[in-house]
Amino acid sequence: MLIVHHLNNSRSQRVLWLLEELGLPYEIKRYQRDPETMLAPPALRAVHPLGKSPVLVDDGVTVAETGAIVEYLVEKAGGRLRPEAGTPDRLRWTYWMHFAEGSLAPQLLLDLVLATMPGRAPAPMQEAAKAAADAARQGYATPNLKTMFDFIEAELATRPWFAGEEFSAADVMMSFPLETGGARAGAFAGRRKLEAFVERIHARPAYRKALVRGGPYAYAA
Ligand SMILES: N[C@@H](CCC(=O)N[C@@H](CS)C(=O)NCC(=O)O)C(=O)O
Repeated sequence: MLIVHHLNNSRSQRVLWLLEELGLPYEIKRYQRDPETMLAPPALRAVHPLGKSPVLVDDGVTVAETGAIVEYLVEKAGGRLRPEAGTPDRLRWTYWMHFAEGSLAPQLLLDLVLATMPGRAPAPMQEAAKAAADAARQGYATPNLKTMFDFIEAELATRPWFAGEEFSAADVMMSFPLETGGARAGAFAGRRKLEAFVERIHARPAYRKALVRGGPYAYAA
């Protein structure tokens, strides 16, 4: 049996969704974030040394890192939701599979840290901390995010899904950074294709089923 080590309100929701799309049976082991720090509980370190979610365990095999889990599951399902090797769709699939966690998610995390960091500074330093964080946001995270969101908008103007004409696992990978980007980094402002993509994935029956199994997920409508 596949076991997903699932943290509430997190990118592991994507793994549940993919499992529903592939029709693979699975169990969920749940973990709750610390409400103050938002960090995962120490119990996750017993599953994988990094203590992050998601982690997949399949019959004694432990797989961490969302992209690796997604590739593992696609392979297990006989290559479904992955375009044929050697095609332009496959090259785009590989690109977006990596872009999601390699390029877009780190900028969103940086932006989130800069936005929330000043509030954690001692009271007399909060104003200075905010000025420094705002400067870093405006000089780095915000322009990087704008360039990436504009790029995505232009790409989605040429085809309905990230790899091509067909829905694929690359769309699952791109869901989380676009949901969080829409919720807290202005990704939807003036970017109708990007917003429509998120609306389209939210309407998929497998997505909705995974939400019921996963529990509350703040980034979905
Ligand atoms: N690139 C990794 C990121 C893993 C990650 O940072 N997961 C977050 C969930 S959104 C987490 O576990 N956060 C809690 C913590 O850092 O303690 C992946 O995609 O699996």
